[in-house]
Parts: sequence; C-alpha cells; structure tokens
Amino acid sequence: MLNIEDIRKEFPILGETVYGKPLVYLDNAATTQKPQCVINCISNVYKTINSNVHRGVHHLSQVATTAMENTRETVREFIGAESTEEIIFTRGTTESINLVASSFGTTFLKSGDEIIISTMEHHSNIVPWQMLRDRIGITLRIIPLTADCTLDIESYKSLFNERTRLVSVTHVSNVLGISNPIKEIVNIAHNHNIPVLVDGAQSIPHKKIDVKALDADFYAFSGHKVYAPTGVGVLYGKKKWLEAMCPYHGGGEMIKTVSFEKTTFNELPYKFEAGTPDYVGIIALGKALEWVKGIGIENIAKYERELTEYAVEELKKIPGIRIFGTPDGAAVSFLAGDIHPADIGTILDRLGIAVRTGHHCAQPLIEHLGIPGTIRASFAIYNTKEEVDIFINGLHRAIKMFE
Ligand code: C6P
Repeated sequence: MLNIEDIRKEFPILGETVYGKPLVYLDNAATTQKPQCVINCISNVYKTINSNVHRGVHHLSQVATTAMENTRETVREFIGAESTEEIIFTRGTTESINLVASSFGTTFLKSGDEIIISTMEHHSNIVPWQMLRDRIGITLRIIPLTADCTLDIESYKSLFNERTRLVSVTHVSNVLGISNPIKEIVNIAHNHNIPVLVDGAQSIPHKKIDVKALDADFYAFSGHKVYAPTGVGVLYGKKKWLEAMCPYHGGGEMIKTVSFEKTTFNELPYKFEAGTPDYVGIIALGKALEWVKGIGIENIAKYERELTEYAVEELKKIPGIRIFGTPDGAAVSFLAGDIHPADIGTILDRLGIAVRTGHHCAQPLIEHLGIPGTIRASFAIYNTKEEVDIFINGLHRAIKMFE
C-alpha cells in the first residue's frame, strides 16, 4: 500500500500556496516536482564533491566521476539496457532526438530517403527531421490517426518502401495520454530491417521500460519528467548503431587524440558527450531514479492510472465536456463547450490549480483535431483524488462564469 500523504511530504513545493490557495499541481507532463532527496543531492554535490569529471587525478574529480558513472549504471538498469556504453547523457529528450537526427542522418541518410513519424508527435520529434529534410532532402511520411485518436497501424504498414530508413514515434502522446503499441510498431519496422526511435518523454515516468524487450533501437527521455532536475536526459541506442554513427558535437571528452591534421574519437558512450556534462544534474538523476525504484514504477503506474480514470469519470459527468481519445496513462485532454482553453486555464490558475492549455507543442495533432488547443490535466504519484475533486469543482466554477 502506498502512503501518498507520506510521499507528498517529500515534495516541499506541494506546501506552497498560489493566490492564497493550496497549490494543486496537475501539469506533471510538462515537468514533475522534485523530492527533497533530489534537491539535497544537488546541494550535497556542490558542498562536498564538486569537481569536473573524467579529467582530474585528484580525489574530488574521481569521486564526482564515480558518482556520475554510477548514474549511468542506474539508468542502464532502469531501462533494461545491455551495457552502459549504450547510455548517452544529453540535455533532454529534445537533444537526444536531435542527436539521432544529426548523427544517424549524416551517417546513413541521403536525398530521397524516407523517415516515418506520426500525427501525434511532439515538435521535438518533428522539427529535427524537418531540418534534416531541408539539409539533405529526405521525405517525412506521417502515420495517420484513427477516429479514436490511436495510430492507424494498417496505414503505418503501408508507409514502408525501399526508401524507408527510420521510424521515430512517441511511446505515449503528451496531449492525449494514449500509449502507442510500441512493440508492434517495432516488430513491423524490424520486419523491413528498419530501426525505431522511441520518444520516451511521457513513458519513462509512468511505465516499466525494458528497451531490450521492446527491442527499440533508440529510446530518448528527459530527467525532469521523472522527478530529476532540468537539463539532463538520456539517449539509449543499440551499440551497433552508436558505434557506426558519427559524433554529434565536437569538443573535449569525445576525443582520443587531437592534432591540427586529425582527430580520433573516444569510445562509447563518451564519443557523444562533448564538453563538461551536467554531472550535478546527472548524479541527481540517479538519485531520482533510485527514488522511483524505491516506490516501484509499477505501483506508480497503477496509482496514476486509477487517478486518471477517476478524473475522466468525473469530467464525463460535466455537460459539454469533450475528451480527446481514451487515455490509458496519466494525462487527459479536453475542452469545455466552446470556451477557449486559455480562459479555463486562467480561471483555474486563480484557484491555485495548475493545468496546461494550448497546443502542448504538438500543433499538427491539434490541427488534425480541428480545435484551438486543449486543457490538459496530468498526474504524478503525489496527486490525490481530493485534488481531482478540487480541479473538477474549479472547472464547474469556470464554466459557470461563461454561461
Ligand atoms: N513535453 C509537455 O508539456 P524536453 O523539453 O526535451 O524535456 O521534452 C520534449 C518532449 C518530447 N516529446 C514528448 C512526447 C514530450 O511530451 C516532450 C515535452 C512537455 O507536454 C513540454 S512541451
């Protein structure tokens, strides 16, 4: 049995008030709040072991390096990767996808090649491919959605041809809270010998991830969505791809030798980690994942699913509410009649309730739905049914103001 009240006590920000009202934070898909142990970890690193990593023979540098590399092992275990050589630290999901677009693109793609993405992608999984398209002349093929906002798998199958080189899709939609059948998507692509990148930004906080079981070729995620600090993320890549791919950024750390004539590159994973990494954030990412492990990701997933189901049930009782898709995760998107989502969001904010409104950085999906945007409530392990009730009451009040 989870004790949510005890878990809440670990998050100092949850005691804050907004406009004199207790904070009800339902914008966890944008970023999660941080437990005290993660906050302490950051300040303890600065207080006790701060030193640049992988560079010094001195004690502090060695301790900091060990702590950072321990996180690499924590991440490896957390996502079920084969080896720490396959764990690249980045600034977040966005940078992880840009890394693949740049390095995989430069190494393997040429004009006329095709990449498959979907209608429900976040801009981070659209724009890097468009930039590549404009640079080298590839084509983007888009998986359409069915009427109930799921990926149209039959259409997906029909997008493959001899020019297809990569599939890049989100595991869970940040707008709809719907999980995509990644294993099936991977199997279909692999039957064509095509690798798959999975955008895991919205699955890492809510699902048990096993990259080997999924057989994903790449898996990208951000630390800040899973109780870790901002500014750190991960790219998992199968060794065979990472070894073949050219480096992304050039600089210190990613080299073996440098002369003015020639540079040789470092081995994995350092080949992709140019410059001083955010080792403080990385060490705190390790702390956050250990914290999640302590509660159990399956327990988190179950609790959040129940909370989301409760929110969906309560939303459905309000006349005029339109929910988009059938969420199976920890987020729900909806509209209240013709009221603009930003108006609802602003009124909820005055009541201390934080939700996200707008296009959620997924404009093609919003355009597909033919709406101005949505109101999105997204949940984390520290949210409660009482908070859902406050949110629903707030929604009633907001709707009344527009009647
Ligand atoms: N979505 C949201 O409110 P970064 O910014 O790199 O940490 O994550 C980008 C990203 C990529 N893919 C998906 C599916 C995402 O949801 C996000 C971030 C936040 O929905 C902020 S826009």
